[in-house]
Amino acid sequence: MALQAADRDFFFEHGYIHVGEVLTAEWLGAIRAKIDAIVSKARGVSDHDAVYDLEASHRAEAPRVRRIKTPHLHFPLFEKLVRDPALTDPVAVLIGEDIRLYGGKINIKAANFGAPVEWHQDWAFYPHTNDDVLTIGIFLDDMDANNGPLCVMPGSHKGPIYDHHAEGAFCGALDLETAELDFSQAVPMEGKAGDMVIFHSRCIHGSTANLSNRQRRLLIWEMTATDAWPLAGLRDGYEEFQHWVIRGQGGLVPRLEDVPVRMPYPLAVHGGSIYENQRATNRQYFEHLGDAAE
Ligand SMILES: O=C(O)CCC(=O)C(=O)O
Repeated sequence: MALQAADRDFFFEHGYIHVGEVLTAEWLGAIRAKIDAIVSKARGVSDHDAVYDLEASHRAEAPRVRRIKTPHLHFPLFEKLVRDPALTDPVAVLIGEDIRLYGGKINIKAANFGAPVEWHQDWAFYPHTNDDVLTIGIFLDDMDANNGPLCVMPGSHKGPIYDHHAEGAFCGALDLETAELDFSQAVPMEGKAGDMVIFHSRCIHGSTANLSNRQRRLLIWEMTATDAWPLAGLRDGYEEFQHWVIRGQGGLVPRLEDVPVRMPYPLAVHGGSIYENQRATNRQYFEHLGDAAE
């Protein structure tokens, strides 16, 4: 569904936009089948690795996968998907024709316990030379108020970058004590499987545990304008950086904008994923249900 000028205005005013019916039934079926296959292989896996991030209550004989990491690096289906114009057309309306993939993941909130994600700004994890940096969430299940929807704080992309540190190290969760935010203003991103939400990387967001008896899977892509360069450097080198230009052209001239930046250093005490990073915060907003195995 093509984004119109009014949608673009809405996005820049509120920091997010809902785009309906982005995935075809064929895509949705193929992605779900692939996820089922990946998750079934977590049986026998005893610790987090390059593919799996696991719930605290995961056991090799009773798998509980919390996230599939960087699916585009491990499974060709996801690289094909992320280059599909059905996904990048709306993004191009917001940040232009030259688009790079910065990262990706699939968050799986299992029925009755799937883990919450504490309030944070993605920009705090990977500040760039300009803030044409977006997060795209593709609904792989219907998402509603009951199954741990992603919630965003409207307009927060225009505000400061908050402190995401605890005990002197990055922890990936906004410091609730100093932030003074009214989270009753947060808007749940509700919609149907196959829909997509785009939000600005500076937009504050988070989500509750999944209290329902329905799983909630969200495929997340981090996309930037190709002239936005990560301030912490190129994680995987220049060739890889260029490989992930998924639309248009890359270049060697970063665009520098006057954007608020706070670097994510010293590195998080618990590395590997946002769930692990956030273990270091002693100020949790959401109830964490999944820590006990059944
Ligand atoms: O899956 C969610 O609800 C939150 C996703 C998110 O913010 C993240 O993984 O960084």
